[in-house]
Amino acid sequence: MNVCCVLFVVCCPRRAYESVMPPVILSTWSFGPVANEPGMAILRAGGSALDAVVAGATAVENDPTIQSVGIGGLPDADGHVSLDGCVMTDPDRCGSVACLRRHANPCAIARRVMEKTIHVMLAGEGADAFAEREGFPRRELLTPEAKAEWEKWAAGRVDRAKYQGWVPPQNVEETARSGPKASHDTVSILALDQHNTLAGACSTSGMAFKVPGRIGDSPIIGHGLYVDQRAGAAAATGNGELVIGVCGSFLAVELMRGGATPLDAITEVLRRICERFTLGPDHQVAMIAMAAPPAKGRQWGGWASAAIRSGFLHTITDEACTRVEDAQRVVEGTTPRQ
Ligand code: SD4
Repeated sequence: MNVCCVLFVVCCPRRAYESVMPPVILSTWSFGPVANEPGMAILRAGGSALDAVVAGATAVENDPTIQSVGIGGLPDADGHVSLDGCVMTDPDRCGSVACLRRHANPCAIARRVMEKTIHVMLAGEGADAFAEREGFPRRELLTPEAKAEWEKWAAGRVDRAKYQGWVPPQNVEETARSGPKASHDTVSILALDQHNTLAGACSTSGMAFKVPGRIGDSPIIGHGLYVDQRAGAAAATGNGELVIGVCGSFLAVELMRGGATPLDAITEVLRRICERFTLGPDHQVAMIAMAAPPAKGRQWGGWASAAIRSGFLHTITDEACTRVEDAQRVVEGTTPRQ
């Protein structure tokens, strides 16, 4: 190596030399800044994408004003809150918990499942017991505000007949709600760190007033979240039953593996849902995705967000700033795939 090359290697930022991307973090909904800001602080300091997404999910889970994730989540039909979540960085590195009732941080606990057990998914009482053994504190998940909402629902002051006894998730039109934290949905977070590694986390209290024991897409690897460093990452929010029916996040990542852009991949998944389900007016699914990390000879393919219906917002934080924006594409009303 001649003197010029040595100087270039020593003086040039690692990014320019190795084509490392500036970090980026993308979350669902307008409560995304609650997740993205602690996540980006970790990424800017050179921390891992996994640390960033878990910190982001934990911040949302601990915010009692967010009525769809963690403490403050709306309860099941029996008045008890149950929480689901998962984390993933690759097919052989994922963890998940479902139906936690005594612990507030499913993503951090899911990470512990991934790191400390030979399993991927723990559910119900076993998941709470594992969290306790791992030193996670017991928390009261039901806030007075969420309890009041449940009491209204339980007293039948909503049109339950219309929904065959169950009120659907209140997730369609966030824009109609009264403030940035009055949104109702899962937080899904994807990040790319300075080491060119992707990670994802997904956390929810699930469908409001759901049948106790019901598990949605969010904690199921391949449905609410899927990450493969060789192909990309995708995550979902909305009616979990619709996402499960098409293996939504796995399908999106496989489409990226086959060459689709992140936006085309999630659009195709959402179109598949529209084709294969009879959708009611309250049905909504939205997805976010990131392309596989850049590699030698391959530039980064970026990120995307899309929804079946309008009203979905994502939050993106990159080198420039944090922005809460409308989905890049709304599938409803577009020409069906031939
Ligand atoms: C679920 N996808 O449990 C989650 C939660 C959600 O609107 O996004 N609800 O189905």
